[in-house]
Amino acid sequence: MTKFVFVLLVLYLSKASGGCRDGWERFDSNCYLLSQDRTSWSEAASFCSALHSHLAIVTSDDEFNFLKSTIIHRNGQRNQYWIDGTDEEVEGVWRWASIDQKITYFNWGRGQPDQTQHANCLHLWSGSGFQTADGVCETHLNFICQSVYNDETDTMMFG
Ligand SMILES: [Ca+2]
Repeated sequence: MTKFVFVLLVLYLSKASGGCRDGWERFDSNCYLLSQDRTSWSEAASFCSALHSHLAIVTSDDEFNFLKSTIIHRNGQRNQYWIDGTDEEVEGVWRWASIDQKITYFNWGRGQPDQTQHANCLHLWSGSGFQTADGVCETHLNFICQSVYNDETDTMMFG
């Protein structure tokens, strides 16, 4: 009986935290994790993948504003954050790597992108209020993982 109550409590707490794993923030139908560590863009992508997620795919002003306020709330005005976009294959043609789709929503910081063929990975840049900038993929930056909000999966796997 005690065990049953405990399971119910865990289920309740999982619900209460929005169905995202500990440390992840919910927005809409997704969960987001701000990294504590800095890595290259490809290492960041692998890290997210290992957590059954991908680098953040930002597709609206609302989503952008959520990430910006979460960054500032959690970590202040510091740091840059890799997200999923890259123009590694064709210079100037930006794609979301994890879903292999051309990017249609952009939120470039002023003067961005400014590094052309040397900078093929997208990050949220503190210098422009966390609007996007192109960055050199090998640079070690923080990053944001994104996963689908899934009540049952989260509760069962991580509750
Ligand atoms: Ca480029």
